[in-house]
Amino acid sequence: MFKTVAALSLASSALAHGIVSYINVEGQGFNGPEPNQASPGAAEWTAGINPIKDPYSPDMFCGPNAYANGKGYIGAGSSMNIYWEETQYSQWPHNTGPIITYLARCWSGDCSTMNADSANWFKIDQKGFENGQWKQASLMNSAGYTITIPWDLEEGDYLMRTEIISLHAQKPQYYPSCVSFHIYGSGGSNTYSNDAWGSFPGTYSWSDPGLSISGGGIYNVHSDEQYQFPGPPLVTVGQGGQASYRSNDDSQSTDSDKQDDGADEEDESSTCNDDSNTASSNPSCATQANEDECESKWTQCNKDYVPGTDFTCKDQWAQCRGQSVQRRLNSNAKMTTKRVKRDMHNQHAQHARRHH
Ligand SMILES: [Cu+2]
Repeated sequence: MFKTVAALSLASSALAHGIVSYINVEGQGFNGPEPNQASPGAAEWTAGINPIKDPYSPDMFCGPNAYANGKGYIGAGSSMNIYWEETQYSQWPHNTGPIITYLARCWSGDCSTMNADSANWFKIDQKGFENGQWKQASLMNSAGYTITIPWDLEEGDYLMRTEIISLHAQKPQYYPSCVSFHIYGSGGSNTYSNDAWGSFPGTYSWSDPGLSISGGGIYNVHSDEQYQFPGPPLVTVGQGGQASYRSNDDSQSTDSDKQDDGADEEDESSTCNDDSNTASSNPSCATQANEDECESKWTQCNKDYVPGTDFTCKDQWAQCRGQSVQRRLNSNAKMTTKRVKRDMHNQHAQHARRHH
């Protein structure tokens, strides 16, 4: 018994840091490979667990000694939970700094041939604080990091680069991890503005404000407003593929519309759940019913899925999900106005930070 405990604690001090251990995409699970171990068929790339401490290192592409395995199939608009672990015996060990996720299109149709030179990244998510603490700190208790894949992506093969940046030490520690996905899209074109794109290595530098404060000024940062995320601005979902400046609190605007104005939306859905007010008697409930049907089809499809088989049901799902999100955006002009106002406000705030 004591021997086992000693062996485990020895192992954990030798194997510091960590990797993405598991990804759940609305019921479909993707296991990460063991560190440095090939795992044919796994969507996640193999890499080592040690941090990169030089932003110009070639390892910034997809992690230390990274290489592709297989790929996964998901729909645009999917919600994704990403889990990090130090080893299979111990949890993620660091608690300070952001988590950021990028996508790059694999033009050859085969992400396994991608490299630092060919990958042109755009940012789809950045998480700083949640409930008053760094989101990264919650990973220490086995919590997942949740993102939403933009619903308006161009269909095709993508490399996803999700990255923890730990800022507890004097030098930033970068933990990038890549996953190959075919993403069933709903007709977008990914035509983002010039400043939306980045490369790894290349995009981060020692002097970036959100990185140079590692181990010092970072401890004076207690909210997303006080933190300047490194890298390009987030792309805006559902606005013709244009990137704009947005702060983190609006990073899931399309899918969190219900949360933006809880009172209004709750009233609407509770009306639809009422038996006396069915889809046939209330057109706005029909929208809700279609979305529910779409969600249940997706869930069933995941249950039935056999790796290596055709994925036509997900193709259908991605399309109807995209349509339902579009419907939601179109049907609530008030919310759209509110969102645009907030984007403009955030844009000004971000510009002010950049120029001072
Ligand atoms: Cu570490």
